[in-house]
Amino acid sequence: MIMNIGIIGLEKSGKTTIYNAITGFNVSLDMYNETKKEPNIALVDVPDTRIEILAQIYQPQKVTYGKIGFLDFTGLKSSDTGKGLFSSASMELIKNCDALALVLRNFSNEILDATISPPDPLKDMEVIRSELVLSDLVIIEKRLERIQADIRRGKSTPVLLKEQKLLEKIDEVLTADDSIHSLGFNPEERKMLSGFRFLTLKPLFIILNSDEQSYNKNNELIQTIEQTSHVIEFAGNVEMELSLLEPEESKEFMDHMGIPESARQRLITFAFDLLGYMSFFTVGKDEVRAWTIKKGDTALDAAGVIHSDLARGFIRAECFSFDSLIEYSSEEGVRKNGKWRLEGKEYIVQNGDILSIRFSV
Ligand SMILES: Nc1nc2c(ncn2[C@@H]2O[C@H](COP(=O)(O)OP(=O)(O)O)[C@@H](O)[C@H]2O)c(=O)[nH]1
Ligand SMILES: [Mg+2]
Repeated sequence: MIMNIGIIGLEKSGKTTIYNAITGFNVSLDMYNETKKEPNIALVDVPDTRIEILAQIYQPQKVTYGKIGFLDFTGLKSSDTGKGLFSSASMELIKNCDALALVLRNFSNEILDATISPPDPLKDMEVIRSELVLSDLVIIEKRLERIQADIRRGKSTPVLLKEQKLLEKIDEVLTADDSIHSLGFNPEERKMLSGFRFLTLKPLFIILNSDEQSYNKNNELIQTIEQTSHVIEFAGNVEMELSLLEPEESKEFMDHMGIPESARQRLITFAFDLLGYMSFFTVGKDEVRAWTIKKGDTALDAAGVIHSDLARGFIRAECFSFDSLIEYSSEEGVRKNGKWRLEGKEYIVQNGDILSIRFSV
């Protein structure tokens, strides 16, 4: 199970530029003619210095970082907004993303300013937001019509009536342009809604794509965005160029620009915090590997991330933490100090746990 983050936004907001900066790829930006309909998709290593330390300790044949997926979509033309379309092919993929990163253009460009408009990130944010709301409203209204038809035909059930009530409530909130999150669904409701994959229910954060002159100086704008959303600022163009340089070379530029870490590092750290993702490890002579799970996931969930067989035949998880390994220098030290444990299915995995699943199938 790999988390996928969909990079969305209006055309020419810098999505592909940022995608390149994060992935280190060099996908053509194709300024004037964007005909490609499928998204660019990349699996990116999750930077984690703990993996390097584990590799030194275990000297494995193979080292595997955690992975996170990024999808770069063809942008929505401003002239197309309000019609409830992202293009239905893109929409299917966007719906499957675990989170959305919305890129806002905060740079001027002679051609873009003339052909589209001067940059207006707050307006663009509203435009895309409305687009997400509209997409959900279309789904809700279709479903409500079907429910009403079923009820008319005498097929009413308590569950159906509950669903109707819930969807009507969401419809009302979305139509009033309020956040769907304000409704605070209970587990039963969440289950009822999961099949719809509503876009407005997805975690969303803003990537403010600023030109290099204003980068780091947009405090007021960022504060305004922060009233409704989490936001991270990038100087897309520069960061894309930096991602193509050797680390030592890029360091100097980054210091000069006041960019603390690479775009990949910053975006992934930001997304992990925001989305509640974390890593656990498996270690051995053959492979040291990081895996991504969510805070609150159990040992059984973790086993399932490694392989469905491990979840099916789960017996126990052998477990110790990365920190105790460092503290006591070796697995033997960890055991001697009573920090090596056997955990059951329900154990809540902690960030940095080193797991070995006992199983039988
Ligand atoms: N000045 C400046 N130009 C940018 C920046 N990011 C992207 N661009 C330019 O804006 C144009 C559109 O970028 P692109 O990444 O293709 O946008 P997309 O349509 O959202 O994928 C390209 O010419 C980029 O070079 C930026 O941060 N600063
Ligand atoms: Mg693009």
